[in-house]
Order: sequence, then structure tokens, then C-alpha cells
Amino acid sequence: MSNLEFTHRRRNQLTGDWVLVSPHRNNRPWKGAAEASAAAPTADHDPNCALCPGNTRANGEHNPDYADTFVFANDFGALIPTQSDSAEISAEEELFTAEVANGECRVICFSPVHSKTLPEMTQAEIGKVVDTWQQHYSELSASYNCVHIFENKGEIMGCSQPHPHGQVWAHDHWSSEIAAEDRNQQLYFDKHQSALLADYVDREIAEQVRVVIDSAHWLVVVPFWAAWPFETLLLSKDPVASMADLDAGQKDDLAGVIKELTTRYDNVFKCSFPYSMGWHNAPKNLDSDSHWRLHAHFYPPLLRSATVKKHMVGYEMLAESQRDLTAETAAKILRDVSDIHYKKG
Ligand code: H2U
Ligand code: ZN
Repeated sequence: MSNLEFTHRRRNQLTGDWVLVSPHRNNRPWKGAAEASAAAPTADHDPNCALCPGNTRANGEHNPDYADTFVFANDFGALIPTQSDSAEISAEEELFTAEVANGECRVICFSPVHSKTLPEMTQAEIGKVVDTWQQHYSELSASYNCVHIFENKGEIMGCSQPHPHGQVWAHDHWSSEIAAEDRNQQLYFDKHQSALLADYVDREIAEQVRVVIDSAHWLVVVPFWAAWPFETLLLSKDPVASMADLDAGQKDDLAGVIKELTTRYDNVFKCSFPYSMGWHNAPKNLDSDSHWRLHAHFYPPLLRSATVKKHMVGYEMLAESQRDLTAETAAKILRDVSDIHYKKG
């Protein structure tokens, strides 16, 4: 299906949520807030940065003089490895349902260079980040059912540290997003005996209009049901359900795709493009993961410029997501910008 110019709704097949698309609103005058554009760090090392090599973190520990990636247990982790079951919590209480949540949180520094974001790193350097993701996914998924690997980038996304880094949160329970994606992928598989995202990859390649990057092993699209203006979905073209299963060729190709995608993002408004991105792996405690396909979501907030973001407020909070720019137009903008970073152009 191509660009629809009338108001319509699209269904997110992974979550079951709907998004209202209103293409005619795109030209309305904008007198709303412009966020202050955070100045990107320029120094390669910041003596006050908790993530730079050799510096001291909030808990008094010293970071080693690391050469590529560096991982540490989050000093303020939201999840704690072992807690005894609290007698105060009862999953049986209908109106006050709660459950114990155990887990671990880690921080992954992507590079020793304070000012280098992913698009400014080489494919080989990004490859080290991919290897680190895989290593920590494999290690933590031996103990926990659900491992979330993600990156918050930019002050606008609440990122507290400008030093390039991501996080890993691992826990036994299925997070709400994983539970919804599992349910919808399973329903599709039961109906068609094929994986939802495998069929989706084939359809998007056939239609082309929402494709941003098509590599040997990966496909990047602005998904048909995108809610954020420049949201993308990075999909494995191979039947892979988790990061643990990626081989060297798939990982190297992935590093190149991440470099190209984040470069294209930066080039849209000639700024360090903020986003939250993260991986969705099949949870560990499944009888079969044939209905799953490894993928990553990129959710950037920017709408019109480096300083004007999409606000998910009013109708979005009370009803459902709404967008003006169609997924097809956003994909065209991302395809049309250069794949050479603007700072190098
Ligand atoms: P953001 O990805 O939202 O910027 O979070 C960075 C994490 O780094 C945050 O979860 C952790 C914070 O707890 N951190 C440490 O563990 N130690 C520090 O000394 C600074 C920040
Ligand atoms: Zn730093």
C-alpha cells in the first residue's frame, strides 16, 4: 500500500495498537515549543564524565583505560539481582496486583572517545559494539528470560550522559512490549504457519516505498504503522530469533547498516539526531521461537527541525498515536539524504 492522502488509521501488527494518520495537517503553521539544541561535546576526553576512560564513577570506582567498548554494572540499576519474595506482594489480589521483579542493569560505553557518536565511528568500531551486545545478551539470557539492550541518545530523550553509551536491563518477567509482540507474532504464526516479520520483510521489499536500507542480511523500513515521525524498524532478513544466533557476516553487515542509518538520521536536520533505540529478542522461556524474528526499533522524537519535536500528548495519551507525515514520506526523506555524514561532507 502506498501513500494515502486522506485521514486513516493503521494497525501496528506487532503490538496491536493503532495509529491515526492525518497527512493534510502537515502544512499547518507551527508556533509551538522549539527545544534548545544541546551543544554536542567536542572534547575527546572530559575529566568530569563518569564514562570516560580513567575517570571515577558515582560509586567511587575507577574506569579502566579501555580501548573500544567498556561495560559496568549500572551504579543506580533499576533492577537488583536477588531479592527474597516479599510476603507483602500477592499476585492473587485483583485490584492491587503486583509481582517481584529481579534483574540486572549494565551500562555499555561504545567508545573511549567522549565526543564520538555511532555514525562518527567506523564500521569496525561499531562492530565491537555489536560484539559486546551479543556477548552480554548471551551471558544474561543464560540467567534471565528477557534481555533488553537499548540506547537513549540526546538530552531530549532524557539521556543523562553525553558520552556514547547504551544500556542492558535483564529480568525474568516478560516486559509489556515483549509480551504484546510475542502474542501477536504467535497469533500470526498459528494462522499462516509463517513468521509475521518474515512475511513483512518480503512485502516491504516488494513494495519498496517504505524501505530505507536493504543490505545482504538486514532491512530498514519506516514501518507501515510508525507512530514517531522518523521511526524505523531494523529487521533481520534471516530466520534469527535472538542476538545470540548472529554470525560474523550478519554482525559485520549490521555494523554497516547502523552506521548508514544513524548517518542518514544526522543528515536530516544536520544535527546529532536523538532517539531511543533497542533490540527485541525472543524471550528465553518459549517452547518454540519459530514465530519470532530479531529486530530493533528506532524511535526519534524530532519532527520539523533539530529543535522541534513531536509531542506525544493529548490525543496520543488519551486515545492513540497520531501522525501527520506519512511513513512513505518519512522513508523518502531518509532515502534522499546523503549516506555521508554532514560533518564530513
Ligand atoms: P542514560 O542512558 O539514560 O544516559 O543513563 C546512563 C546510565 O548510567 C544511568 O542509568 C548510569 C546511570 O545510572 N551511571 C552509572 O551507573 N554510574 C555513573 O557514575 C554515572 C551514570
Ligand atoms: Zn566521556
